[in-house]
Amino acid sequence: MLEELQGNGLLIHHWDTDGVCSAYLLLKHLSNKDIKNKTPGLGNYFLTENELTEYQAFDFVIIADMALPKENILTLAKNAKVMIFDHHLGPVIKEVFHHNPVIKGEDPNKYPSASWIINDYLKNPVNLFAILGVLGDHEKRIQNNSLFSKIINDFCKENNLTFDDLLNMVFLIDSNYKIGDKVEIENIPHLFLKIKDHNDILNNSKWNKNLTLLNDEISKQLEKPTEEIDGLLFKKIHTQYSIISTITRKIAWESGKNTLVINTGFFDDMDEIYVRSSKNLEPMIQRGKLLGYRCGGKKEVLGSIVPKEQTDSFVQELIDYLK
Ligand SMILES: [Mn+2]
Repeated sequence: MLEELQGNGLLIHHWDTDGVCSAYLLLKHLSNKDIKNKTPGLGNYFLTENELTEYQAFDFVIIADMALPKENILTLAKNAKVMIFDHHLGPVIKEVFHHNPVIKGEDPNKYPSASWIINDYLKNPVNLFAILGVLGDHEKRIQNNSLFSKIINDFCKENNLTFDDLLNMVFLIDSNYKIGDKVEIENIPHLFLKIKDHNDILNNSKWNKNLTLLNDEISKQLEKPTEEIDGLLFKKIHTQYSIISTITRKIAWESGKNTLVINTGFFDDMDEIYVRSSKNLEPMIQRGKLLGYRCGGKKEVLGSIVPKEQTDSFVQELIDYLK
């Protein structure tokens, strides 16, 4: 299928480690084709009117590690051949090639990242980038996945790496979206095509500087008080950086409790709401979408962007659901 693609191509990918590793794997495999890569506006899990107009000039569009709205996909599919490689929840889009084993009923534990799904589809051997995508989406939690903890341990042994080395690479790569550097994110897959080995990731001076700045900001936000409501941990932050998922993870994983974080500082007219829970969040993701919010996630994660005047009511619904 991929090999048959012709003309000018566009690759749209998520801005995180899984997204840029997925993009790299596809670009490397398709290096004989003319493909431009783009990530959506950071924080947008959809394409704007301007992006849609610009992107209709391509003959084929590949989407990696993103569940873009069906309307966006169908608009792109009017003029282009569209192929999606993903592992997020959402409807199967039958009008295009949609490779997402997770929504077709496969065990998500066997398909923990888009990078893994793509690497598997391309019949590549296990490699650093397939693994970094998995680590990016799951971090230390992947060690509870018996299949993948073995795959990762074996890879580490063969390559003289530690789990923490891999995790550091993830933090360095993800520093770019957290800081808001879209240009750098779109350059990463090309940089990966050029690097000698993992040391070029670990020693990237720009990304290391990003990390210092972000760690200072995360510490500052974590110091703010956390409330507990019916066993749910609740925190309000105000930051321009995209660190709500990191902060939610830190609080949830360190406490073992369901956690809800609100960031009032990323958008002017919207708040970010992020939840991690041991209770299946899929019904609340559907609920958020029904209310017209940008809302997405997985079983254990919900991320949404809500008009400021509706934050309190949606948060109350989440609290009631998680009780
Ligand atoms: Mn992913």
